[in-house]
Amino acid sequence: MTQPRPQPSVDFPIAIIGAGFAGIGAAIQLEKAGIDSYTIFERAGEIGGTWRDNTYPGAACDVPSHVYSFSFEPNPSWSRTFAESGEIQQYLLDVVEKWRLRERLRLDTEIVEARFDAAEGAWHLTTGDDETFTARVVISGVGGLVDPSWPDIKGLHSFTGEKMHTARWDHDYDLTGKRVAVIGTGASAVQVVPAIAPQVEKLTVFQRTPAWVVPKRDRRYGEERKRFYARHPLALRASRALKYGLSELFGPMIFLDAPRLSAIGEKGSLAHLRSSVRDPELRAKLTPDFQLGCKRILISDDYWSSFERENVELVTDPIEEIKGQGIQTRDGTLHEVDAIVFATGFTVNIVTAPFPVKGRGGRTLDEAWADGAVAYKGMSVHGFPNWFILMGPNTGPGHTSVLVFTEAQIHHAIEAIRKMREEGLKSVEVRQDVQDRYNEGIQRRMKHMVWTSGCNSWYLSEDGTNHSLYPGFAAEYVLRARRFKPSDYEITRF
Ligand code: N01
Repeated sequence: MTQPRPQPSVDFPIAIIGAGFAGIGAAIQLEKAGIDSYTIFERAGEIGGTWRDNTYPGAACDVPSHVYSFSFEPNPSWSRTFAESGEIQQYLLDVVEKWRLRERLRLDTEIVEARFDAAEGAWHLTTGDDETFTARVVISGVGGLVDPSWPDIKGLHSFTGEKMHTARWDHDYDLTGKRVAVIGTGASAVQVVPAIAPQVEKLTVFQRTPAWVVPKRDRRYGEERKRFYARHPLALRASRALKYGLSELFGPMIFLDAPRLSAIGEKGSLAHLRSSVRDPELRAKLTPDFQLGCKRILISDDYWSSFERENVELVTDPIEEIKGQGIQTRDGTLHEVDAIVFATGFTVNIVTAPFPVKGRGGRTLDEAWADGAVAYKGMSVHGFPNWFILMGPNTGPGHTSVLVFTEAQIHHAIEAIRKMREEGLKSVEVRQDVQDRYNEGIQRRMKHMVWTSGCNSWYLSEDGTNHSLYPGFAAEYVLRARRFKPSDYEITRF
């Protein structure tokens, strides 16, 4: 008996996983394309991703807000050059209301497994409550830096005081007048340290690796300026273009392994250090010994100068263990504290599947990525048809707004969806040879990038390969990635 041939679903269900910047941007663009057969699945109780979770004092964007917002949803009302976390979250809440995305949103719904059915040309998604959904296309916007990384320090759980991670701030705990330790000196630490230093009795910052810091030059935008941008959208666009253009112009200094170029930035950073810290011994402790750009460059006007305060101490002796009352360093000193703030970053999700993703033939994404995460243009993986990743492998920038990349990926996915709908295609799957060629090119270029010049960072996998960042200009990535080229894909019809 012949089996009935599966028919394309009439309404072409699409699943967006994650309601952070990426997922929300995808939803808006689907709306704009007149496609409303999508559902956004979000494991948390509210939208916002990074900006819902990172509410620690001082949390803010380190890319100018005019660029760190959707080009298709410009905001004339940013209160300052680098908006704070709450304002960015409000921007996302506002665009969700404007586009009535709540109607398509399933909050508190964690996808725990995805399985591709080749006969149907569809993905079956299972939630934590054991519900199942079928989607012809999945757009995965789960984010790369989401789950807090707690360091593997002896005695971590024996501490009797307050422990909190920057990415899960406990607003019920009042730091006023407390002795507080901060572990870590990355992008989160440089924001939280100056924000809490005036509030606490004593702040002890545990530094393993000093970082390059450049001035932020953050400014408030006056009401007049905001009104001007609201009345003149072209001026707002020009401001965005200028800020984006400048970030690209300085890009090579940040991403190329070109010591002479790096030296220009290093000179500027050292001048900032000299003007922030008077004590030469302290300055020496804060001076990085790796090439600028190798780890993320931090931007702050007041991080280094915080160490000039009487109540702030920098500890560079390695942490030996955490005890009931505090942190003991290798020299035997016990630094007694009431609270420890872990500014220790995230477990990097770019390089592993966020949950079991079973592609064609039941092969999992983690199996496909056993030798490192690779995807065509960071979006499509051979063996995983109809699955598009936003902010996937090798699509992070070290020098400009990640949203420039994300918007190109959304455009690519929507072009694919349009083609599938219009032509009734069953599946589109990137060709293995196309994916391989692309990634060989990425890793060839990687040899000329500063990220492997001799430092440790979350950019690198355990074997030292960079599967996180894009080795080049954002504009170039956009030109390569924006269009969906059917010839790059194996196409299956019903
Ligand atoms: O995390 P990190 P982050 N003992 O991994 C230290 C984005 N972001 O949250 O350098 C002692 O950079 C570790 O030391 P070392 C941005 O992309 C954006 O700060 O490994 N120390 C390091 O100093 C950024 O790159 C914004 O030697 C330990 C720190 O903890 C990314 O998120 C704001 C340790 C971790 O630094 C991550 O930044 C914030 C240990 N056992 C973050 N383990 C924006 O403004 C770790 N450390 C948009």
